[in-house]
Amino acid sequence: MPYEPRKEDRFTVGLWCTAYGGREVFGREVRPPLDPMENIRGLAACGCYGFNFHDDDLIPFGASPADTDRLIKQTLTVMRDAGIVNAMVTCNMFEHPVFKDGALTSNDGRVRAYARQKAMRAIDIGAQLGASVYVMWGGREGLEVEASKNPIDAIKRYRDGVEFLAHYIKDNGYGMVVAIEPKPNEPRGDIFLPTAGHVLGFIATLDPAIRDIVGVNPEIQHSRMSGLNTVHDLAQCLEAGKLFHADLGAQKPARYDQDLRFGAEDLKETFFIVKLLEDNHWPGTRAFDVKPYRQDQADEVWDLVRGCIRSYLILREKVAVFNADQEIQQLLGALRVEHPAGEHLTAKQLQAERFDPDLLSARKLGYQRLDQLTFELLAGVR
Ligand code: GLT
Ligand code: MN
Ligand code: MN
Repeated sequence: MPYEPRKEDRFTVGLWCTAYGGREVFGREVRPPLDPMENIRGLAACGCYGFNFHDDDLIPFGASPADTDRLIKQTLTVMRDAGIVNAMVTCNMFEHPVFKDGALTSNDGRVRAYARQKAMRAIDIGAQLGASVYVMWGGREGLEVEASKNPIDAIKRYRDGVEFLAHYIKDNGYGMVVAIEPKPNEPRGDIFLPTAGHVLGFIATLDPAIRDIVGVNPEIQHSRMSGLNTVHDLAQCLEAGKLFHADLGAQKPARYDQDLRFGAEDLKETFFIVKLLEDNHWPGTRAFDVKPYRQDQADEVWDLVRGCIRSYLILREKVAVFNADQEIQQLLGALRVEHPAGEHLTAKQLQAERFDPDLLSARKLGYQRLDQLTFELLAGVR
């Protein structure tokens, strides 16, 4: 069967995605609750290699240590029987009212300490299930009232919190990496570390003892909320050796976080995202962070998962077609002109070089044709 996922394709989905019952600011749930074990089995049946989860997705908030142990054992059994792994763990530090004004960056030292404690517990649970990535999405780390927080203190607290948790992971020999997920706003009016670029800059300031295990988890939707070029966002993280996770989905720009199905918007940009990950043999999982429509019936959440996977595989095939297309490759090949003056001359040699700017600017680039061919390939007429 074409476009059928294999385990080595490493598709993963968050438990919160398929369990999303449709609750939002204007309306209540439209679907019945989905039991976490059914959820894991359902994802495995869709061909997922792994699942991602928040502590509270699997172990109800406030569960006793005994109940926690029992649920972990049950999960391991379900995973083994269904043939699915746990790829990523994250801590829900946004839902409970205790985090209403922030977690790691709260003005209240007791809340900051509680947030660290809850995060350590999530990391412990993830380690038992085999997670290799710990995602930190600071949804509540922000403000609406500018006077309420000193933004410099907030960044310092954020840094202390990230360093503390990264040390905890290292000290315990968990072999996990940390991936910080930026978002510009929602649920806060403004969120600290709003873009991948901010996170990369922040990572450079971290304690060198743990800096190697801290990277970025860019999400397509969050990047497009800021009107950024998602391909370039991912590429800069990749080039920095800091793309530790990537949340895939779709989004119309300048709107709330839509978490639409992968491929639902901007087909060309989505294609170049797949091309970037595939051409660079990026070793991470292909993680979907998407939401079913509020109009979906319970069984249609699996159509969402299967659809995202299938669309990715179709685009992956298109990448191969693009890379093998002679005319496209000829156009691309002609764009590159190598000349020792490019990078390899000394300052003295370069001063002595003669250039003809008029001649250089007269070169034909063929971009009309290049974009037309890309469009035709994606539109299926090539
Ligand atoms: C939440 C958020 C996502 C994050 C998840 C991890 S939860 O749904 O919108 O982007 O990846 O905490
Ligand atoms: Mn996400
Ligand atoms: Mn999102």
